[in-house]
Amino acid sequence: MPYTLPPLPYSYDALEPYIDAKTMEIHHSKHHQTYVDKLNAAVSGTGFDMKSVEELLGDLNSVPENIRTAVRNHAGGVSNHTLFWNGMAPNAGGEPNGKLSDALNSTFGSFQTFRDTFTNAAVTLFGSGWAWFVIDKNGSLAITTTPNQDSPISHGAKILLGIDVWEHAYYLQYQNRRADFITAWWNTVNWKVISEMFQKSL
Ligand code: MN3
Repeated sequence: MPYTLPPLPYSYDALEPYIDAKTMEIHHSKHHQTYVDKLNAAVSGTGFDMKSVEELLGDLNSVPENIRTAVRNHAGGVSNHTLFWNGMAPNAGGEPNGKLSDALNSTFGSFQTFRDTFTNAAVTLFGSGWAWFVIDKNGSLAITTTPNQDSPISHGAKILLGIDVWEHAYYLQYQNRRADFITAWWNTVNWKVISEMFQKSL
């Protein structure tokens, strides 16, 4: 099978107390694995299994119509979760520095305004989906959301950071309190890696 589940870059309990080990284990080993399995099932034998997940998402119209929805959902699920894990780390949080800090100040006015705007987008997103911090197709820093497992890559964006606000991402620990989960999640944001991604994009 062409697509495989990438290992978490830290242990299941590494993000405690902000995200509990049981949630991380189920989310990675069950939910993320299922997107991998269903993507493999959808594309195997079609010739499209030669493409990377990002290539599939970046040109969904080239994917045959009979598997396009499955690819959109499951390639999205694979890519989104990999980005989510990589955007977090133990002993992280705080604020970015360097060029990303300058760019955030210039686009949003301050880090606090950026953070409040992102938080509001994530809290108020109706139903299941994701909030994103991206470089949009015009090259501007932007905050956006997508429903379900849709990826900003399909809209020509480069993703810097994303948060999963499906209930499975937080329900065990936070029940219906999505806002508390998001507040806690900020303590895990891996600004070091995100700043490096931003630097490379310049
Ligand atoms: Mn999820």
